[in-house]
Amino acid sequence: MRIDVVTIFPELLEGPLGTSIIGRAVEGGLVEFGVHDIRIHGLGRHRSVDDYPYGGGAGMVMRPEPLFAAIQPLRTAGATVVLMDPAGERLTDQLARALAGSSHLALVCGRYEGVDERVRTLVDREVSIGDYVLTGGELPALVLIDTVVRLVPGVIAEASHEGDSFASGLLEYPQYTRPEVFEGLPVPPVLLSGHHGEVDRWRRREALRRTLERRPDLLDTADLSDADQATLAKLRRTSMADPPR
Ligand code: JEK
Repeated sequence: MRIDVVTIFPELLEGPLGTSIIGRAVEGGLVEFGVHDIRIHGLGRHRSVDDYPYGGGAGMVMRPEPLFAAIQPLRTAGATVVLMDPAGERLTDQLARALAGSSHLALVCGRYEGVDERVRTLVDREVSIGDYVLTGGELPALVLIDTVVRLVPGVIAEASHEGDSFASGLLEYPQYTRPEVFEGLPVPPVLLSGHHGEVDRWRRREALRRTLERRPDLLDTADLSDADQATLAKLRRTSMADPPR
C-alpha cells in the first residue's frame, strides 16, 4: 500500500510515520509513504498558500493553486484522494476497512479555516475523525493512517483485528498481565485456571457487561447469539451490570 500526504507541515508527519508499528511496516516494505510540502507550490516570493475569504469573515483560507499543483500528480488510476475535513464523513472501523482496500491513498491536510471550496472537486471522499475542532488536517491524517495501516495484511497478527471490539460490535473484555496481585488487586481466578472454555465465556460476559454499562447503543447493532441475549437479560436483572470496582 502507498499513502501520500499533502501538507504545509511535513515535519508533523515524519516522526510518527517512522515510529513503532507504522515504522516497522515501512521497513518491512508493507507500506510506503510520501509526504509532500504544499509550500513548494506557494505563490510569490513568500510562497504564499493562504488568503482572505471572499465575502469577508475571520481567518484565512487555503488558496486553490498550490493545493491543485500538489494534488494533481497524485490523482492516478487506483488512487483514492481523501480530504481531511471537520464536515467530512465520520471515520469508523468500517470506513477504515474500506480505505484499507485501496492500494493508494492520498490524504490532503488543510490549515487555517480550511481549503477553497474548489479543491473538493479533486477529492474522492472527505473524512472527519470526530466532532471536535482541531487546527488542521495533519493529526486527523495520522489517525486515519494508524487505523488503516494496522489492517494491512502482515502489519499486525491477523487475529488481533478479528477480536477488534468495533468489528464484533462490543467493547473489549478486561485484560490482565503479571503480577497475579498488584497493589492488593487480584487477577480474576478464572484467567489463571487454564480452562479455555470458561475463560472464553467469562470474557464474553465481561464484554457484554462493559458494553451494557458504557455503550448500550452498541447493543442495538452487535452480533449477539441466544446465549449472549440470555447473559444480557441476567446482567440487566441483577446488579451484575455494575462494574466490579
Ligand atoms: C482539517 C483546517 C481547522 C478550524 C471552522 C467552523 C464548525 C469548524 C477548520 N475531526 C476534525 N476536527 N477538525 C478537523 C480539521 C480541521 C481543520 C482542517 C480537518 C483544516 N482546520 C479548522 C476551524 C474551522 N469550523 C464550523 C467546525 C474549520 C477534523 C478532521 N478531519
